[in-house]
Amino acid sequence: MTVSVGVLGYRFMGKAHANALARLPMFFPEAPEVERSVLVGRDEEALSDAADRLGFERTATDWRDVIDEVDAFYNLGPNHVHAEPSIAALEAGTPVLCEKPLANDLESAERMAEAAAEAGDGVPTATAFNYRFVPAIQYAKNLIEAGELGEIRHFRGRYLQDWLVDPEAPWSWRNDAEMAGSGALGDLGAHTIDLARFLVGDVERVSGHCRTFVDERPVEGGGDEEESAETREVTVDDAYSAQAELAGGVMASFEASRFATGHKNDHVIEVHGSKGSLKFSLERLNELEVLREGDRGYQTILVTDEDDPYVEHWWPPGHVVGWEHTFVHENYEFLSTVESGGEYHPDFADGLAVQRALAAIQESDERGEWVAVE
Ligand code: SOE
Repeated sequence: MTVSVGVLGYRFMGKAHANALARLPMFFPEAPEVERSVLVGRDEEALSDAADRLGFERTATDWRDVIDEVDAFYNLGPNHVHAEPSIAALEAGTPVLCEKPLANDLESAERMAEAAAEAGDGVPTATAFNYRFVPAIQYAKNLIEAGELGEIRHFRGRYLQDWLVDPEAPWSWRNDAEMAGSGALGDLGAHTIDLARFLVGDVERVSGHCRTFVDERPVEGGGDEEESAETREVTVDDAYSAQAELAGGVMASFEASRFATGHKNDHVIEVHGSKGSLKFSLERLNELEVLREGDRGYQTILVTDEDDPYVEHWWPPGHVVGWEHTFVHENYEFLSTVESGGEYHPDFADGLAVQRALAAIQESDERGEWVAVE
């Protein structure tokens, strides 16, 4: 079967997924054949440039014309555009991969998960939590499942960036509550919470704290004179932190910021169990630090051996992989499910579970008390 893919969005994530689709036949010959069929966007000129660059056969300016013509629909638009096209695609029986967080609010995420459930098992969905597909993260999951760390007691995750430290950094949809839903919380925290669920277990209750440091930003192209420059309000958090309890009484702490000076894409996960511990850092994604029972210090494992997850598809041991490979692995798993059936995770139900935790952290911040994640 040749799987034709329609992609909404052609900027950062459009490029990451188009690159993944192009790599599949070279490195994953057992993957279904894929056609980069149609790229969807509103600005015709920019869209046609992007389609040429990213290898799409044609373009469309309305997603409605595409959703039932393709075998898989990728929704890579801003968060407020996730619900309507994804639900319509599912109603047309088309599998959907949607970027994270699943939606800009809980109610939309619920509708999306409901549409996925109604579409049934033959119509897989994906929430694009690509960090599940880092070989070292899969290695960590295997260690935990094999009981190598014993009973898990702690999960700690922080995701630090610094692209908003400058108060003059321009306003974008990511600063708007209507469009994004939340700031560092949904954009970065969603990844951490997904990894907590993947590696350890569901989030059961949270105590959250959200903070906006700069509440107005200049609009790009909004005036030359400093005094008359147009600005827009920032209505999302710049940073959040939360304490949480995971299934089985695991203690967790989560944190993310766009104001962590000097940190570019610094996502760190730590897990402690009764017998051992592990640490992972995205900026050193080929490595996993593991402390096993009886060890006095962590051992750094280079997760590039042939029998490590996904590695046989790439290079010999020590020939490291990068951030973009996580998208190749994710696309491989999702499109294989589209072709052959079966279960894919993280699906829309996983995306909804993360969205519930995000909403509970916001609610807890507003109420000043612990909130249960329903
Ligand atoms: C934002 O800064 C961002 O690009 C996120 O949107 C991605 O999900 C994350 O992987 C990297 O940072």
